[in-house]
Amino acid sequence: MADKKSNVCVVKHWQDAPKLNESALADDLNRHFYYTLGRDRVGESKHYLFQALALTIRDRLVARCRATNQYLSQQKTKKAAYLSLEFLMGRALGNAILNLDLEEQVKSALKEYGTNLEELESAEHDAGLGNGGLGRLAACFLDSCASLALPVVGYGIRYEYGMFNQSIEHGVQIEQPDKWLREGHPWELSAPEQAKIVKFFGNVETHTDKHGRIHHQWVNSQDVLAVPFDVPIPGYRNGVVNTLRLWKSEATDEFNLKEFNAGSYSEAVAKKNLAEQITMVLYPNDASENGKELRLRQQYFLSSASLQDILHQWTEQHGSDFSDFAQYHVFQLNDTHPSVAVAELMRLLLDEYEMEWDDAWEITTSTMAYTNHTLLPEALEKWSVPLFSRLLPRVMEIIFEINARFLAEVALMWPGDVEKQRQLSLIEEGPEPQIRMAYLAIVGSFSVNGVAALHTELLKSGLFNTFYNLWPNKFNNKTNGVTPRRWLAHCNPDLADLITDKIGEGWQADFSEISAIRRYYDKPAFHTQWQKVKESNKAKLAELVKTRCNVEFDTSMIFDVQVKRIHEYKRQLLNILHVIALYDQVRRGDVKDMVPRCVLFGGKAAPGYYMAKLIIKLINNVANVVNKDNAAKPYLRVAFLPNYNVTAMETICAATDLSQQISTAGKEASGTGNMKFMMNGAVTIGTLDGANIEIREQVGDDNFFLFGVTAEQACQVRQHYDPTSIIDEFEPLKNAMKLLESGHFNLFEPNLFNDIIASITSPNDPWLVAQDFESYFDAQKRAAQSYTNKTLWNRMSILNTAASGTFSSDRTISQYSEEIWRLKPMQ
Ligand code: HBZ
Repeated sequence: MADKKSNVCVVKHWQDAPKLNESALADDLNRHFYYTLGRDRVGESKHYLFQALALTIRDRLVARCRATNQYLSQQKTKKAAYLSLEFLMGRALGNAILNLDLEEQVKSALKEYGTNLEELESAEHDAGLGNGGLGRLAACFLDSCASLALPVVGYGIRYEYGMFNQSIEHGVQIEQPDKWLREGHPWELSAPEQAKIVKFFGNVETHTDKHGRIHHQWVNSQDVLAVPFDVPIPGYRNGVVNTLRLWKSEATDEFNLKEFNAGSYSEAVAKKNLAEQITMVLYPNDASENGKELRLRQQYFLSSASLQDILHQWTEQHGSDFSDFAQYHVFQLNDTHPSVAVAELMRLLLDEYEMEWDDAWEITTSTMAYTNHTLLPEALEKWSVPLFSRLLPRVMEIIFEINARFLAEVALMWPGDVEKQRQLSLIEEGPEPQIRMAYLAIVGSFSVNGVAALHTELLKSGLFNTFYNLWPNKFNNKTNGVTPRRWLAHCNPDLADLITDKIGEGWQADFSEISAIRRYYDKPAFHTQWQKVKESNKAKLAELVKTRCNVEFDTSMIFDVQVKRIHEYKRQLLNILHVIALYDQVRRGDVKDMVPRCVLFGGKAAPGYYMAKLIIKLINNVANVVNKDNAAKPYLRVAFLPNYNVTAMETICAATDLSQQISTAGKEASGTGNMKFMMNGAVTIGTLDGANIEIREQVGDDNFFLFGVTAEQACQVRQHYDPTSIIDEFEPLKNAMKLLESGHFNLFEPNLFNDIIASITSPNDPWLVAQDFESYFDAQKRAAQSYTNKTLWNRMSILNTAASGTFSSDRTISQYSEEIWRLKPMQ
């Protein structure tokens, strides 16, 4: 185990590398600036200095990374591979400096250049290789694995364009491509000599050898090269540096030989483009599947390249003897996106390593583990059988075979029950048959987990109930967590210093120690310090809101924040409807109990998601009207922060008073933003959904503003839902709806919000906005009242931070490691 207390390097050998001391850091910075980048000190953009510093830090990472890899290749130890189509890393510089404990050295080296770390950090582009929670979870997990000294490699895609940049024009979301690599990516090291070939298209030929064994050969394929780029992942002050291996697609060397010789230059180059398309862009949909062929290509490309990489390393050491393989390897599938890996591992073992079916299946089902992240049926991946057969003919055959054998098992379990077979089949029948990828993941894995207690229970009782009845022991819960290094120590340094001052610095490596801050929850002097930190963080956020939105946020007002992807189930609509209700009160002069508040929204809508984009437009229009109205100024300010991303969240979560986690119960698998806010002392207003339930359990119901129906009640309400009478019976909602319907927020755009009004008033509104409004309105009132009592609020705030220990991703990863992966820490 990493020796947390004394910060002893557990992988000691990195120290054998050439010594890199304090003066060496300043020297290296100069060397990289002048020679590696060829820059002159005068008048250069700060981006070059950022790059020089990043390269200087990378040198230190490389030494430790090599030592970690050496350790792994020498020790016979089990390793996990985390397969994910998304890693939402954000910026790396500040985090690396924190984890390597280089802050003081960097500060003194930068003095010479007349700049500071904060300024250089702002020159780094976010690595936005993910949509939202799922991608950011993968990034937090990598930090925790390295910090716990666990041998885990992340495998992902090196998208040329990450999550799109969002700007807001006339209240409308505009998407711009995110060319994050334009100025280079100083952290990565490519390893072209370890490239792998991934096949597409073609057909399968079979022949029987003289022993009667049938061999399958995937022929006439179009091959694409997968080139690895390694990003170092530093553990927290323990000498470990793990690897995130990102694959880039390139044309194979032979791709154009024939055409070149025949003089068909253009055709040859066109083919090259086709190969390079695979890793060109991240799909920006965070919930619904679009069934596009390119997306399937990405999924297979990642799965095949990563599995080939691991099998290749194995055979280097063990030849073709796979008997021990499952003792030393485990693959964690981050959602269904990489679930084709189940069939691909079978293909590689059967066709490339000539294994028998039963042996290959034994290895597959004892190495694959699947995490589910959603209960929304529209997010469950399906691929059309004809499309799949054309693109991956041999993999399709293997899926049919897996299905045939699985259905035979089902028939044994439920003899004569054809309906059961139809229900559970990996192939959904219909005019165009579809492969149910989640089912493939369940059948092929030894572990299936949800990401919060309620989510796992709903998987077992609902979505995957029949599978649960078949294999109850496969199912388990791993409640999500976030890394306290980035999400407290790095993003809120003043609060971190205050905490360290009181309870020592152990909490950064062992976050369960954060509970010790509880001792101070009633100490007036500590309240003063706590509040001072919050106010200075609020001033920084106010500055950001002023520059990006031209809206004045007043730090004495409650900062009420909802930032996350825009989705109907997350109910930004409920929030803006509440803002409208408050505004309506102001207009009526009904302000006697009103507590001044600044409401902040942020988040991206999938480019093809009409309702989400309309909600963004409504928020912006309401903000415009409210902020222009002088009568509202003392009570209400509203802003939509464009281009919400990891870096923006670092400023936002440190400055928030009230964290809005208001999804319809039963819809949000877990949520992780809720945890970041809690760590930084925000109080939650939320429903009994996802991890909110566990957050409330930890902090106690007095320190959480609960509202809304439960998941169970939501199901019942939907049977006889009558929003019109609900609206009629609650004055503030009735008035808010009237104001919205009157066109007050779309004076020059008649009928613009008709679809929103229709959705709120529809008896088929699955998100139950009207249903939960009254109880939300009351909870908001309670929150605002509590905020006026500074002592009470500070107490609640401190208790939230103190109770957040369990929401560290270190806790989550320890559970993955002990209960699923069965890894031993490196030492
Ligand atoms: O995963 C989120 C869940 O909505 C959230 O509740 C949970 O906390 C988090 C981590 O477990 N899911 C996503 O973020 N999903 C995606 O981003 C996504 C991306 C591509 C897709 C489908 C979903 O094709």
